[in-house]
Amino acid sequence: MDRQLISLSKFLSLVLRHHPETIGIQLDQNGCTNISDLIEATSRHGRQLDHTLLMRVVHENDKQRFAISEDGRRIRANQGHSIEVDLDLTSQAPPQVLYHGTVRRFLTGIQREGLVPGRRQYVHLSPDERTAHLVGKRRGKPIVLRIRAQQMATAGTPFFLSRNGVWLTAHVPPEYIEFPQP
Ligand code: HQG
Repeated sequence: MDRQLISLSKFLSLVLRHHPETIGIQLDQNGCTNISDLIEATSRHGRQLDHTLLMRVVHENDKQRFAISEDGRRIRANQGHSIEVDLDLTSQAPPQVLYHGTVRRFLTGIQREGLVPGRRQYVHLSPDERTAHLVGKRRGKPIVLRIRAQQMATAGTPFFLSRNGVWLTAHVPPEYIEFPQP
C-alpha cells in the first residue's frame, strides 16, 4: 500500500471501528455504513476520497481490514472495534495454540488478570508466531505469548475467527497463557 492508502486506511479504521461521529456518520448494529455516505462525509471532513480510491483501500489493504457488502453498497471494518457491534461471527474451534504479541511492560498485568480486551471488543490472537511478533513490534521489543486455545474452548470459552483471519475471544485467563522464560 502506498502512503496515501495507508493514511486513509488508518483514518477509516478510526471512523469504522471507534469514532464514526468524528465525521458525523452512524454505524448500524453490524458496524456497517453506507459507502456513498462515508465518501461524502469523509470529503466534507477535508479528506480526498472517491469510490475508486475507497475500493483500493479495501482491496489493497495489507490486513484486509474492511469488507464490502454483497450488494456493494455498504462497508464495515472486519475487526478491531471499540464500539459494540455485532459482527455476526459464529464461534468455531480454534487450533490447539494461538499466539499473542505484546511487550514486556504489559507482562505483570497480563500475569495478574490474563489478556483483557482493553478498549476493544475482544482480545486479538494470531494464528501464527510470525504475525504475533509483528503485532507486538508495534509497541517495542516484541514478546510472543502462547495461548492454550483448544483447552479454553474445551472448557467452554467461545472463539471467533474474523473475516481477515484474526482470532477473537472475550478474555484469556492467565492459566492458559505460556509466558516466555525471563
Ligand atoms: C495488552 C492491530 C496489561 C495487550 C494488530 C496489547 C492486531 C494487557 C494491549 C490488533 C493486558 C492492547 C490488536 C493486561 C492485554 N495488562 N496489558 N491484563 N491484557 N494487554 O491494540 O492485540 O492494524 O488493543 O498485550 O495487528 O495489540 O489495528 O491489541 O499489547 O491485530 O488492524 O494491551 O490491532 O491490527 O492493545 O492489537 P490493542 P493488540 P490493526
